[in-house]
Amino acid sequence: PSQLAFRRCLSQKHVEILGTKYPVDEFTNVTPSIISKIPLRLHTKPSHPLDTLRGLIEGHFSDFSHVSSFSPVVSPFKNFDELSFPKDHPGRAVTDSYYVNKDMMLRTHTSAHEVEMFRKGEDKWLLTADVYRRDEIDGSHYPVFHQVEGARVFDATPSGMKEVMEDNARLEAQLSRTNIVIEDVPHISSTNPVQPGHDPVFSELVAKNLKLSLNGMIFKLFGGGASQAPLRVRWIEAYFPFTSPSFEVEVFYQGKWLEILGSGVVVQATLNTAGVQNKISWAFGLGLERIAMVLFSIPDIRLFWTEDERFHSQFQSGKITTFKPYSKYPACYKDVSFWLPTNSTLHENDFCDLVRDTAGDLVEDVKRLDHFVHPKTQKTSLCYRINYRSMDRSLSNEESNDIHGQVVSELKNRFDVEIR
Ligand code: FA5
Ligand code: MG
Repeated sequence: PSQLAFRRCLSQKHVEILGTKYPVDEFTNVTPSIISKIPLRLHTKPSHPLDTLRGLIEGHFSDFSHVSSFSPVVSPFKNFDELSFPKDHPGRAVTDSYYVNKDMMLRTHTSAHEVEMFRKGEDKWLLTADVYRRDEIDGSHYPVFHQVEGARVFDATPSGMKEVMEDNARLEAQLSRTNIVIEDVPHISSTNPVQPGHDPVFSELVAKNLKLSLNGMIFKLFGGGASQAPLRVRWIEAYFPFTSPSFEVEVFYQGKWLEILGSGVVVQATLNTAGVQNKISWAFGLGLERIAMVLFSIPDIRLFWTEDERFHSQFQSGKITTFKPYSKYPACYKDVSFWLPTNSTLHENDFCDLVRDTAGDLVEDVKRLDHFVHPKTQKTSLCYRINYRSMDRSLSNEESNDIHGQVVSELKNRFDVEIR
């Protein structure tokens, strides 16, 4: 059915998203499988783990306003330009982002709404939304995921800074009673500079407020179990076009450093665009799936999308419970090798989208096994291994052969490859 839908949407002049029709053009790369996910809004589905986690975060930032109702269809201007992304930023490419057409795209991050949130004039806000990125396929990557964006705005005046200092002291006192080990980086350094026009003292205080606020949230979320080893959190320098200084946070969990969020002191141009004057702000954007997988022990990111009662019956609204996997069904590996037509620009994300669009959530992961260019003909050969595995049932060999056959024929149809 998804193949039919794809052909229909190619031959149609419009794609329909949330009741609005958009004309298609040579930029259009949203697939039916992606479009079908847009109305689901898992972050507001009662007793879904992502909804519970959103609620816990909103509960922690209890005096922040929160919204989760913005449409995912935004202009590239809003997603990128308004946030000071350079014209040649790789995220803009059709290989990395989903375009509805040349004028509209699916937001790649919740930061796309920063300007309109700041424009409302609120000093403390949270925004939760589904975001879309073209990406690889495996247990921790899905082309749709969810982010919470948060920001706090202060008066950029001595009295505003006094307020920050008082708040910092309050937040520090709360944290000093907790079982958490934080590796910090300087608030400002030569590689993570204060932005032009900012008083370094103000910028430091605001960066410190950001860190203390998020450390408090992290402890609230991860520090639940008593008498455990201390929770390790590490702040690292980062780069975003719309914050300076910028930071990422990683949490040490089950033997690995897990990146959970990006953040920083908001670039003044963003506030200026929003008509906010004489203020200074911090902002963060965190990934709900990454945190939920850890908190609820959810082993595969596809599970958030399942309709299986054996998944949903294990979660109750507002509660963190440990997921007990129902039996893991056997994996079924199938390879496909092919020659690309000369001058073809098949990107790995094009291949992954084709597989998702044809086989849906029956694909667990896709790996490239081989890539070479024939020395004489200069033709490129690729080989991919697709792992078919349902989360809900055992796939028969017949069924996986059948799906794989469809993937292969779509590959021939859409990209004109020569199967080896
Ligand atoms: C951003 O999206 C920035 N907009 C965050 C930000 C907001 C920075 C405000 C400064 C100020 P990044 O691409 O690193 O940054 O994504 C943020 C978080 O989203 C990541 O830390 C991760 O938790 C989550 N995330 C990113 N990509 C994926 C993915 N493919 N699957 C699941 N979660 C993801
Ligand atoms: Mg990141």
